[in-house]
Amino acid sequence: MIELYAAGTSNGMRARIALEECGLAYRFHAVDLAKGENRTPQFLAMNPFGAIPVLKDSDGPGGKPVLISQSTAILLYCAEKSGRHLPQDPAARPAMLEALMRASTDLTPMFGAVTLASRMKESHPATVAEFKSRMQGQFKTWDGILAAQRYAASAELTIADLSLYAGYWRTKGALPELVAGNPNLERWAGEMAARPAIQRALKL
Ligand SMILES: N[C@@H](CCC(=O)N[C@@H](CS)C(=O)NCC(=O)O)C(=O)O
Repeated sequence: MIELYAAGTSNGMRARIALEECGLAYRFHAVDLAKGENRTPQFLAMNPFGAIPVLKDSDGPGGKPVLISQSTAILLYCAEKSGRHLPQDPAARPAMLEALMRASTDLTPMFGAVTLASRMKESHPATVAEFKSRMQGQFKTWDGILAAQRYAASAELTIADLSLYAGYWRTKGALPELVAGNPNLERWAGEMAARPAIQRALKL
């Protein structure tokens, strides 16, 4: 059985989207970050960094248990376990990995920087404005990419799309002005949002 410990953030949703899209059965444990549930001894025993998401699989490779954190590592784990959403052609892998990392490691940390700087006691308007403008630039570039191809890495839907959608969904919910004005991104997002697995994942 798979257990997922997560919250409704982009990192948490990236893991949940992964499980739903890969058709893997799991039990969801909501972690309340505001209450510090990610800092309890039990949670830190699963991830000493005190961050969600964390996935526990009692039936990992070779029947051995797996404990894994990092949303993109979880995404790859689910894709490999299920055999879904990874390009079959090895020649398509570099583009998929590039798009995956760009979606996971560029957008989401910037969203984190914006929310953190906005919540700090001292105000940091220039920092917030800089990260917002960088995020806007990222979405604009994705819009150009999605004008030329249907999905994030190619004509095929891959885990790069699942990662990008988690970041897009979270940004659109909190800072819609950063994703606005990008018709190709909107076309792609509409297609992603219509997927039943994505709809299940986002229903908390
Ligand atoms: N790179 C990690 C980031 C994980 C992360 O920062 N999780 C946040 C929520 S989105 C968290 O648990 N923060 C709690 C804290 O830092 O106290 C991933 O992709 O999973």
